[in-house]
Amino acid sequence: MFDGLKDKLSGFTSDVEEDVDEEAAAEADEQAPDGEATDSDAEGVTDETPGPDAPVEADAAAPDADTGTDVDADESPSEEAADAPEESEDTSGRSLTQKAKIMATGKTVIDEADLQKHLDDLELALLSSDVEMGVAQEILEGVKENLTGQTRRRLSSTGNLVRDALREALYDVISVGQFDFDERVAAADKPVVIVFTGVNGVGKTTTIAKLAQYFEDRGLSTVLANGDTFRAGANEQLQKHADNLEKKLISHEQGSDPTAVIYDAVEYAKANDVDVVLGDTAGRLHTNDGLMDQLEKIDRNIDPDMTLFVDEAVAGQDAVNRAREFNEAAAIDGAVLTKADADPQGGAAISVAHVTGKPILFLGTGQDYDDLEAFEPEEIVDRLFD
Ligand SMILES: Nc1nc2c(ncn2[C@@H]2O[C@H](COP(=O)(O)OP(=O)(O)O)[C@@H](O)[C@H]2O)c(=O)[nH]1
Ligand SMILES: [Mg+2]
Repeated sequence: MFDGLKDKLSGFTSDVEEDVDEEAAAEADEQAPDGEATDSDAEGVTDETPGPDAPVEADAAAPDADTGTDVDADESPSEEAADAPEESEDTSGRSLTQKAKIMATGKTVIDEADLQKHLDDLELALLSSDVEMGVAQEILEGVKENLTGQTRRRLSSTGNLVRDALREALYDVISVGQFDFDERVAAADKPVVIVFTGVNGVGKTTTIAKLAQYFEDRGLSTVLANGDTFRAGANEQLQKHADNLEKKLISHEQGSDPTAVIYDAVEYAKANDVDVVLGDTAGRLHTNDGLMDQLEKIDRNIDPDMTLFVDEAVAGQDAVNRAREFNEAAAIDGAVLTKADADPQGGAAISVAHVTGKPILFLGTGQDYDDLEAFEPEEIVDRLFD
């Protein structure tokens, strides 16, 4: 999943990390021009006072050492100096300890002009992966701030400074508006009513069937309501899922009022102690005035607990634009991205939450009932870097 984007992100990380290493090396040489001599001197030092060059390292590594109150004070600096290079040398020949020290001084890790060159590349990579333009900007700002600004974090223990900067920036845009779906359902008065909207063919009906299974697995009963009274064959399609899953379906004839269907399903749920009503609706564009009026009527009369926008991850920019438009027209509470199994670029998964302010709650990952994954921002970010 998201393989193209994954490669591009890893390209950015390694390109910048090379530059960071060079910068770090230059900084280190500036700070301690006798660096080489320092190391060899230090190796020879055991019991005697450190040579004139050594304190540069020793002081930074163990600032408490020169208080002189500790008996070990004379020994510890020399040990540090002698051990460091063997312990954790990276490809640039700088030990992590040395890099940590350079970074802890608050000096620039990477020159802003150099970074800008890489950020331009990253911007292209994000845009070509269907990341929305404003979201790409936000990610670039985040990376820049994490690497050069006042808030720049100290070198992480893993040494993956650039990677962490990018991870954090991605996490910030992906995790917008996240809430715990299960908790919200558990806390709501029963029956919980969830209505699904989106354009045709993106997987609304399939997602409803998957969620019936999802709730069943969590001990919650469901009733399905076919509010897609527009398309011929919609009742039959949902009835088939209901039969497979042994769920009750409430439906009216084609052309009738979807609000009435969902209302009947809510009444059925109340009478039969059913926990969740899953209301399907016809595929529509946000510009289909008549159909959008139907949604508004459902909203007014039923006041669903959640309205979830469904779209396909493979639709990329189109899905992002539709999410924005639906949210403006019909205030969604969250989104489901389907067909994540069909090798999407990843742009929609990264952009939808930031663009709408509403979280992606689930990913559809196939055509079977259990091909539904809770959307965990941290996991998605992990996947982009694994
Ligand atoms: N590969 C894949 N196909 C899906 C997924 N979700 C739905 N589909 C397929 O997409 C097609 C349209 O789904 P449907 O639920 O009828 O879309 P609707 O018009 O929005 O209700 C069907 O063939 C589904 O099997 C998914 O997560 N992965
Ligand atoms: Mg449908």
